[in-house]
Amino acid sequence: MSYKRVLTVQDISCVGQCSLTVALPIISACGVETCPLPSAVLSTHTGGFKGFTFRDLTDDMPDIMSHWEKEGLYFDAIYTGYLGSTKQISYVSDIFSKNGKDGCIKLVDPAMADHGKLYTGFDMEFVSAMKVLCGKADYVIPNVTEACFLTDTEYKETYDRAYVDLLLEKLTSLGCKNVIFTGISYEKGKTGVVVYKNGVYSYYEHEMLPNSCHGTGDIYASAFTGALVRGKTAFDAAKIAADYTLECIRETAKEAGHWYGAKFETSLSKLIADVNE
Ligand code: PXL
Repeated sequence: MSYKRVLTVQDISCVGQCSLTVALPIISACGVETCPLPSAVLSTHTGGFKGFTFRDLTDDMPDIMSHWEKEGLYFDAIYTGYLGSTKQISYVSDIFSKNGKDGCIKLVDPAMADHGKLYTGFDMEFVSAMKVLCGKADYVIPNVTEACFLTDTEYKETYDRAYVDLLLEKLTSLGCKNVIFTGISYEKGKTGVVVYKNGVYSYYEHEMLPNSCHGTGDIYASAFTGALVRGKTAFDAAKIAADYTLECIRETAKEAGHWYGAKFETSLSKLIADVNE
């Protein structure tokens, strides 16, 4: 197996089981060297805690990038998640063009919205900049809400295949090559992920669990990135990530009251086994 190095750009929420605190262990568990570039440091995530601290690290980015260039440090893949500011998005664009090896895989999880709403702190200026970044990605990994913001489409909770096809067409017209479209549910009790690769649609459907957890988008995108970089096809990586995320949600449901994140740690052995199969 060839040893790969991934850069992941997203925040550290000290408490909250999201972003870098899940991306580092999950991608590492896939057998891939994982380098973090923190976009911001928060005491907790923004989804339900009150009075969180937020240290924006945008201004540190140019020096970090140029140091890597001086040292000849380049990445096999670059995966971005929650970004701390609109200005930061243009630095991340520069990282895509300067800090990747030849053939570097660029993945963008436009982590900015869910359940029809933008996360606290984001505005339409941020959304516009995110559209440009998505246009530069090999893979974008949105949920339905994020896809709607990125394509100026009305958000629907129930929809059909025509609605999904329209979103896929609009997303790829931003310029991104492939879409891993998460949380797509056509039937009560079921959900799944659409893999739209070079214009070809495929779908992995699975059970919809009654409980949902904060941070599962980050768990999913991290596992997808790790499995893809380890050489799985996009469909197999999407399936591995979905099965693992489901397991994390099941684990979390065992303890009522664990509201702020998903217990991803106890199922890492399943992910490791699936990636090495
Ligand atoms: O899980 C996405 C995420 C990441 N980072 C921060 C967040 C959120 C979602 O609320 O607040 C800081």
